[in-house]
Amino acid sequence: MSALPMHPRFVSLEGGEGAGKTTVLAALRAELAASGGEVVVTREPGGTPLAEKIRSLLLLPGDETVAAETELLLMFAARAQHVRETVLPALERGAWVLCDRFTDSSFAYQGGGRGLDAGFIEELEWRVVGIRPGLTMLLDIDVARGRERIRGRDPRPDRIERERDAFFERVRATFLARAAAEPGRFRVVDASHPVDEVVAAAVAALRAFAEAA
Ligand code: Z5A
Repeated sequence: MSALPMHPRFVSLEGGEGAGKTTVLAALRAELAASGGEVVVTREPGGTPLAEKIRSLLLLPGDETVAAETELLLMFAARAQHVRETVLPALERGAWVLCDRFTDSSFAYQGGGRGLDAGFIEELEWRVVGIRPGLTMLLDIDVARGRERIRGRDPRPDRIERERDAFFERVRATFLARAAAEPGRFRVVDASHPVDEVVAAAVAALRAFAEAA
């Protein structure tokens, strides 16, 4: 399959648990806003009222086992809505779109983590999404260290956070493999450093990207 179009004002942030996405996102938003244009900050799964409802379905722990295929298709159902209702309209009016997770998370979690076929996910990406970010920032951290950071934050972890370390090791390996395969789109930031250093590295990478765009 040939490459999907990448939009130069579309930036996604990816990483495993406790990598510090929330912290970095605020700094990236401030950096983009400093140039004076509109910045739309959004997230996946979610980013529209319907997609946020799908997010709740996906993350709330329940008695029924959720099949990996169900999880994947719900992620893409939310994404289909999000792309059409939020991402594309914002890009069309010239805004920057800063997205907390995007399709790379489906490759990492449902592909790497759950073992679903990457070709199937790619097919969905083509048929349902049709766009990739121009820049994807991957905050990379050792699984144990990332999980240690969020331990105790939430007494009731969500359905995916309940997975074992081996699942998150596969997620991390998939993210890193995707970054190695697409060095033009990805910037990998070592998220094990103190927060101000991680933020500075992420902002520098974004600035370099925006200046070159
Ligand atoms: N998912 C999926 O499976 N498939 C898909 O296609 C998509 C998503 C799109 C929800 O995502 C879940 O959906 C996620 C993947 C799945 N499941 N998991 N696990 P989410 O992004 O909403 O959830 P999350 O990844 O669990 O985000 P998070 O827990 O909020 O992590 P974070 O944003 O990376 O971390 P943070 O809140 O910024 O920081 C965590 C703590 O560490 C906090 O106390 C910070 O103060 C601290 N921290 C942050 N940086 C540092 C540094 N550098 N040093 C020390 N301490 C730090």
